[in-house]
Amino acid sequence: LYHLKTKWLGRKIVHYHQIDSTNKEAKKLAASGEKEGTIVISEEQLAGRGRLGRTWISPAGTGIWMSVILRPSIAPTDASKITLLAGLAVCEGIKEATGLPVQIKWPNDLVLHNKKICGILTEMSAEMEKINYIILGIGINVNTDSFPEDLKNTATSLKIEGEKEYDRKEIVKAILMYLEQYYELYMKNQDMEDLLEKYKNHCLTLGKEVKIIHRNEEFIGKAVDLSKEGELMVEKQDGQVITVFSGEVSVRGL
Ligand code: BT5
Repeated sequence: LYHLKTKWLGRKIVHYHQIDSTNKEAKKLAASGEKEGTIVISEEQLAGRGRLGRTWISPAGTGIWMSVILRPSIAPTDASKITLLAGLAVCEGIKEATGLPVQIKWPNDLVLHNKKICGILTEMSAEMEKINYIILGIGINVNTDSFPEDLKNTATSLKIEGEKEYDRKEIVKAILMYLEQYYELYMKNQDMEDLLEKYKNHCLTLGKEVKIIHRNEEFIGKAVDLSKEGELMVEKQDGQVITVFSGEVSVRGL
């Protein structure tokens, strides 16, 4: 169906016409022993989820709503790196398939002309310092024509920006190629050095003024670099550089 060129990723794809959330379904499968690389895709999600209990709108036939089951042998504390490398793989995959200038907003939103086209939701199950599974949920607005009023200024689709329809299968195929390759590279090296260099090339956040909300305190600083763990390094106005972990803060371009 997809004519995939991957070795193991997406070799089994479970398709739905309609489902509550592909992440929820992938979690169920993973919990009952489904192997690494299996993917759940749905044409529509009735209860698509974002982070922190937020909603991800997932209208029928317009986007890529998919979840990947991974079982990396890394420490649970390194799981955020899987999210980073996924953001990179999805960014490069979309760029290759469409030619559009997609960028990564740290840690893992993809934007096109400064509006969000893709979000990633990583959910993990771990026990005794070992990861049982990671569900990598990827939502991409592909052929969406319009968004609800409250999202109009912040959300967009490949079709709106590229002014044409795109083949979702071609995009999935390109993403899976990059994702398999980068995942294997990280597993082999057990470090992110090479991948972070690539990531930085696509990252819109670096060099920008950012607003950080950290433990109810708000401050403005400049995103100067990524640490070798992938955290954002922010130079505060007093010159002090602090390291921001994903999930701990929210970062907004000013
Ligand atoms: C995310 O959350 O960006 C992660 C989204 C992950 C969705 C995928 S789809 C397949 C898999 N199955 C699921 O159930 N989920 C995953 P977050 O950063 O919290 O962003 C959510 C916020 O983005 C919402 O509160 C809205 O403001 C906005 N939003 C909702 N739907 C959107 C859309 N389709 N496009 C752009 N922005 C959207």
